[in-house]
Amino acid sequence: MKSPFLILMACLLPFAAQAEIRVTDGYVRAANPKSGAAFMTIRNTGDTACTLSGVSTDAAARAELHTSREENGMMRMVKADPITIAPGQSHVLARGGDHVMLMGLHEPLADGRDLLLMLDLGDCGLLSVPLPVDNARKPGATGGMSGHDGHAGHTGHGTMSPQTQP
Ligand SMILES: [Cu+2]
Repeated sequence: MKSPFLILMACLLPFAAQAEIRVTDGYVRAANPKSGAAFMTIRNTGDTACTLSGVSTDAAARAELHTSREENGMMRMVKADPITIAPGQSHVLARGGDHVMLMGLHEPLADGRDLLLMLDLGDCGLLSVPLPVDNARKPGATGGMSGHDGHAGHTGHGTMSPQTQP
């Protein structure tokens, strides 16, 4: 016979490692009425590595992790591999780089709306993040959201031409 204590421990075990993910400076932007992209800074403040392995949303038929890379002088978007974020590290999803691609939007992304995105962080669990739609935002600009920690310089890639960005 199992004691209630053992059952309790078994239930708590998956959460024993402290997984803490903070998402800041996120926003969504339309590419056209049917597709768009989401950008954000994901910070791992826990003590175990977390791997962003998938994304989902009710707002679109499909959401995929994408990355932009240059091939033969052309910027192309390809599906990204899962992104592992070590403890204490951040990963930036930004224009011209890694991003969440939204395909088959059920309705066009209107400014001011919030879109709910579910991040699948593997062993670190699922994280639901509301992201504001901001179609006017320029690459590298800092949003009006609080909690930004001054890493705006990271987005200064410089080599991207605006029309090839997601
Ligand atoms: Cu994309």
